Amino acid sequence: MKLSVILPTFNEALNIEKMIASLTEVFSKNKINGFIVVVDDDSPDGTGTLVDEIKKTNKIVHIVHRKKKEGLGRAYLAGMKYSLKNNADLIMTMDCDFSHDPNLIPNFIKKINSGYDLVLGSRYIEGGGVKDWPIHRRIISLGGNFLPRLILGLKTHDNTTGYRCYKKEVLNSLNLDAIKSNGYSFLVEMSFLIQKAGFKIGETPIIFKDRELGETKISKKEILRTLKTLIRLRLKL
Ligand SMILES: Nc1nc2c(ncn2[C@@H]2O[C@H](COP(=O)(O)OP(=O)(O)OP(=O)(O)O)[C@@H](O)[C@H]2O)c(=O)[nH]1
Ligand SMILES: [Mg+2]
Repeated sequence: MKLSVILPTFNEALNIEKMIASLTEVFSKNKINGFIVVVDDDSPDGTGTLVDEIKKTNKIVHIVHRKKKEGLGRAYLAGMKYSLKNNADLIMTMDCDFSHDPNLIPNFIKKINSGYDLVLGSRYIEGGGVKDWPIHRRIISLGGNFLPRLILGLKTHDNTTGYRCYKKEVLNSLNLDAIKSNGYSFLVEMSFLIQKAGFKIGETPIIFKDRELGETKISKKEILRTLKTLIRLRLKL
């Protein structure tokens, strides 16, 4: 079993080295046969160049350089295609700012091995949660998760989580190029398409911790975009 971990990055120079070191340690401690795919959108802070350097001495590190910032969804897609081409059996995605704890990776693998096709790292099941979030962010996130359940009939509880593990069969079965949405709505669309295709989706609890280093990049437009995606997917049902 070969695992790939996709790390989309835009201006993560303050986090990337530590993140790669953490993942490398988690892999070796848990005897995981895997590789890391950084997908960098030509970060002005030089994240991509840093990874090119790290890659020279750490052979599990791969990078996909993209010419410009095209959003999280496009970055995930590029990382997924790269992972499939490089024979990954399980494809994970996670943020590069330590909001997602790399030490939880074995929990995702265990859950997949108990019979799931996609495992979501969930803040909204027992044992999950968020740390240090202001009330407005809690409300936006809760709304962003309640609405997809209501409008699209999603059964899972956290469909905007970027901490996920997909079996390759799931990604191979989707027409990745046809996925239109970007950002958080990309994540909702993936959950929707995968549930609709009849795959089994499980959840494992995570505690989401706010980033300590680097700047936030997710725009306010995101909320509106997610609502538009929900309506589009609902009408296409
Ligand atoms: N390649 C690529 N990566 C991105 C882009 N936007 C965000 N990212 C990365 O995607 C991950 C999640 O983005 P974040 O900025 O942490 O989003 P967030 O967690 O909602 O917000 P903050 O943590 O408050 O910044 C991080 O690793 C980012 O560096 C993008 O347009 N392209
Ligand atoms: Mg973040």
